[in-house]
Amino acid sequence: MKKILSLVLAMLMLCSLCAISAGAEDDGANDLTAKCRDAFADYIGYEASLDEALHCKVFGDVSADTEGSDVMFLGYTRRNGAAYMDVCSQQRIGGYLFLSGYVYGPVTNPVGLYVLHNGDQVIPLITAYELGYVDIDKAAQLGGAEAVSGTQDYRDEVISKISAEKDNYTELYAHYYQPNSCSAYDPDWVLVETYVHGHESWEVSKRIGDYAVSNSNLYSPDDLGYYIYVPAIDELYTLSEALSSENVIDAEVAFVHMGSRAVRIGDADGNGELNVRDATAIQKHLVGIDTPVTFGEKHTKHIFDFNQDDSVNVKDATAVQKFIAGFEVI
Ligand SMILES: [Ca+2]
Ligand SMILES: [Ca+2]
Repeated sequence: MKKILSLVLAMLMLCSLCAISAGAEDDGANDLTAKCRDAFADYIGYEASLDEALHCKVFGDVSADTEGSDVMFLGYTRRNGAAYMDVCSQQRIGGYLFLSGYVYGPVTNPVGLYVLHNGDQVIPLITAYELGYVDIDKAAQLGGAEAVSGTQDYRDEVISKISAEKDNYTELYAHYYQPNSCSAYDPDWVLVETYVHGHESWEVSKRIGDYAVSNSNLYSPDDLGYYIYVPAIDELYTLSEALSSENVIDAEVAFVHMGSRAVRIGDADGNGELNVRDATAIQKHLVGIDTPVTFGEKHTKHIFDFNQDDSVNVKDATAVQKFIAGFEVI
């Protein structure tokens, strides 16, 4: 009897320990959600209102190395009482297709996925991946993304229109005008990358439209190996051509899908939005303090030289402030 009693007592103690540790885990998850919410609110400049609510769903740590902390989360704001927008939004990151159906927020991020880097910095998932912070296999598993690596639906058509030497081909993003047609693979246009690998590694960066576009270790006489293909009319455009072609609907969207490889000129902290923080980021950069999102040397110059006078200095910070205030600066 004594034995049974002590067994029951031991089990009870064990259970209470379980409860404590489960409680601690819950608290940990709640803390993390609260931390993400605070960091995300700060990142988008969110002010609480009755009309609009901020949402933050934590998926878990997706850091590429054991030292770092990169917690993936879905962040967005939404009008209270409004119906979810029936929008098919997708993003290809590292060979996976991430999907989301109801992202709404002031910062441009097609699927609303971010990481909380080292506990306090919010970075879009695609940018964090480009910077090497993220184990994309882990992120895809947690985010329910499908593997799409090796998708080459239009390879032959594209390759036939450019130099046959361009042997490296990837489809980076497919754009659908009809918001709910994601399941049928019939895109309006496809962003592709095709180039020849060089033996040496070097960085190339070019201003295209309002963006600084970069790539490395490749040979391409056009827009750094990026093209937009329109299947319906079997036409291929460079990024510059696509921006001014009426056959490419919403061509600017392509830049949003290129992560840190296409950054709005002046978006010095690389968060996808141009605001007063970028002026601060330029000032900090001038005294040697950089944000966690940093770029190659040429790319940095193209992004930071906002007034385009071929030099990065305090005038660029001022130019960003003036631009935000509505003044013409270039
Ligand atoms: Ca910014
Ligand atoms: Ca300048």
